[in-house]
Amino acid sequence: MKHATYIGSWEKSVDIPVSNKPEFAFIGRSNVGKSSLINMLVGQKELARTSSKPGKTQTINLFDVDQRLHICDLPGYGYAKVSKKRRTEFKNMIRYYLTKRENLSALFVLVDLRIPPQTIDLEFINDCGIHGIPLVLVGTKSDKLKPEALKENLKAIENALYEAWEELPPFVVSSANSKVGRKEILQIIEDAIQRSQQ
Ligand SMILES: Nc1nc2c(ncn2[C@@H]2O[C@H](COP(=O)(O)OP(=O)(O)OP(=O)(O)O)[C@@H](O)[C@H]2O)c(=O)[nH]1
Ligand SMILES: [Mg+2]
Repeated sequence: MKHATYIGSWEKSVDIPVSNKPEFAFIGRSNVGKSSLINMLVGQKELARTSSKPGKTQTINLFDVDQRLHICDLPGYGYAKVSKKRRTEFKNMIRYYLTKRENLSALFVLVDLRIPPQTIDLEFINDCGIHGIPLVLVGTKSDKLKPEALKENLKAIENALYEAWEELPPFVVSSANSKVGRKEILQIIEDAIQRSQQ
């Protein structure tokens, strides 16, 4: 990834311009580190807006990378501080995007490695599985954990997923701070582009 530019932000999925470039979307609970991960991947600190307060990203934001692929920064789910109505709107916006976006090549679902598996994450991941959305799981903020704790938490996430999955989707351990996982994620993106061109 050499050069990324902002394309635009939309409140309604139906308004996003149709494109045939392979698109890679990032989702997960508010504050899990979606926007930070995107910036780490493209190597541009302030491409996607980040914040220490949850609920920063509230629209669907698209970025172009090298005129070859798109990256999509989605709003976080499970943010408690928005109204029920707004939350339902978010949910519908995300569902529409995930089920109708024809050039969606993969959805990266981010989970916070510092905490035990969260019901909302598991439900979301399982739901994506049911709908056949091509998933990649990314554990975030690994820099905050000692190796033992990291191992334990990874095991817990894996075990929770095995309750619904026979074979788990790929899982990448990452850190936006230390760039752990960058190579792996970029490789997954490259492989998906190659596959889509076959
Ligand atoms: N230590 C550490 N902190 C991180 C990492 N990634 C993100 N953060 C911090 O977590 C907070 C949230 O990051 P964002 O990237 O804005 O999270 P988001 O998932 O885009 O959040 P919303 O847009 O609100 O849904 C910020 O304070 C980041 O600095 C990481 O890998 N390690
Ligand atoms: Mg964000």
